[in-house]
Amino acid sequence: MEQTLSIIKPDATAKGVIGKIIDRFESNGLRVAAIKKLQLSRADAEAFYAVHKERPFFGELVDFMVSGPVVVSVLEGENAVAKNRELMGATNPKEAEPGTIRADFADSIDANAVHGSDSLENAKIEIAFFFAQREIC
Ligand code: IDP
Ligand code: MG
Repeated sequence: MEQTLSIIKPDATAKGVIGKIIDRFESNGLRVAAIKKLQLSRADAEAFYAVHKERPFFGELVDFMVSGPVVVSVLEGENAVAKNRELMGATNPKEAEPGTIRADFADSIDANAVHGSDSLENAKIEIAFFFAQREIC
């Protein structure tokens, strides 16, 4: 059993597809162990994406992530990290496999509907960034 962190990004919460995205997880063997909707502060977004701070798109990424509320969740299941990445599809929705969340709900490489941890090690760090142990069931 693994746990991974998912974020439904501001473009997807604005479109009203939170339920449709959560359904993709639940229909594919990922259980929602924790979930909340919140507005990230600029400091939150900069800290969460600190690994990307040297990338040319960092400023745009932070602007986008604070542009509206997000839904963060802990997903649990067998191979949850890789399974979530598979359900998400490629970073650029134009390159995402048909039937993936990004192919179906994302518009562009920056407004791409979802975040998912890229390794078990980062999943642990990202889960601890958003959730106290008692919030994870
Ligand atoms: P990932 O979300 O598929 O793991 P990363 O390379 O970790 O992709 O990038 C983090 C986020 O930064 C992406 O989800 C996307 O929102 C944004 N991003 C990545 N590449 C670009 C780009 O070339 N232009 C604008 N935003 C980008
Ligand atoms: Mg990433």
